[in-house]
Amino acid sequence: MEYQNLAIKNEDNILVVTLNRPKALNALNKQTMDELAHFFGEDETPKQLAIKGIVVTGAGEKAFVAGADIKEFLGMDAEAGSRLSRRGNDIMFLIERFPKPVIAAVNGFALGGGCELAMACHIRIAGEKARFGQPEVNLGIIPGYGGTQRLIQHVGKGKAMELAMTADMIGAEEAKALGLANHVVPVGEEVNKAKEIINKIAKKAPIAIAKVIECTNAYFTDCVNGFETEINSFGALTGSADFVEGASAFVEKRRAAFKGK
Ligand code: DAK
Repeated sequence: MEYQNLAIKNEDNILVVTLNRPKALNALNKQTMDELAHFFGEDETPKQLAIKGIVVTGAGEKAFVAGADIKEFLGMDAEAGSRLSRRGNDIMFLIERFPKPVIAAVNGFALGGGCELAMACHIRIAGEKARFGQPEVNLGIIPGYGGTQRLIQHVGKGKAMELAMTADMIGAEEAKALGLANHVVPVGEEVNKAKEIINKIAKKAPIAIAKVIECTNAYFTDCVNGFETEINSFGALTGSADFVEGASAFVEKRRAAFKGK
């Protein structure tokens, strides 16, 4: 697939995915959602062993993503609305379950679908001017890409209710205090900080990282027992070549050379 709205750069084996519609504050239109679905689902490049992780960011200085594209919603009926919401949810799950670290570098407005996209990523870096919010009630709707559920996971029920009902925007420091942003960095440093974290993770065993993501997500997945997921994952890792390598390297006082096997 040829991407029109995603600009993808390989920077030292970290894929930096830039949502690239700055004139519309990078709003998520259908084309962009299709491209995200392809990138995190069918595209083989991000899955290559050499790729250390993915940074998602927005083009321009103003916005990460200012929401789903409001102009595309006009004239939509209930059936089309639920179909789109289901598709959006599926795409957010693709991101959340991606087996390598996915970090949102939030460089400005992360509103509505933009906040939902950031929340589906594994980690969020906020620039000092980042603004988070779920303003859907201003439009007569609610978050439709998993926002009502993930906001609770990040900030707790009371604050999630308040944010989604008031449509208030919060700044980077408040987002960090609430647990929505992992770090706050100076403007322009968002992607660098994300890359620094991915480079740190890249020194660890890749299958173990994938299992951390799977087990953490299991906690939030209905009908999946997280403890069982952990037990099974632990067993699988104990039998892996990388565990033999990691443990041997410790005993031999050398750095482990993991192979993702
Ligand atoms: N969609 C489309 N265009 C957008 C946009 C958006 N979400 N946000 C901004 N733009 C466009 C503006 O229309 C404007 O375009 P032109 O008029 O120049 O053509 C351009 O970006 C620059 O925006 P502003 O001129 O408004 O810039 P300001 O600095 O004055 O204001 C702002 C920045 C971020 C405060 C403001 O643009 C704003 O309030 N934007 C809308 C924020 C928002 O309400 N976002 C949407 C949340 S709702 C669903 C699935 C999911 C969802 C809903 C339904 N179903 C499946 C049915 C989720 C919905 C949302 O995300």
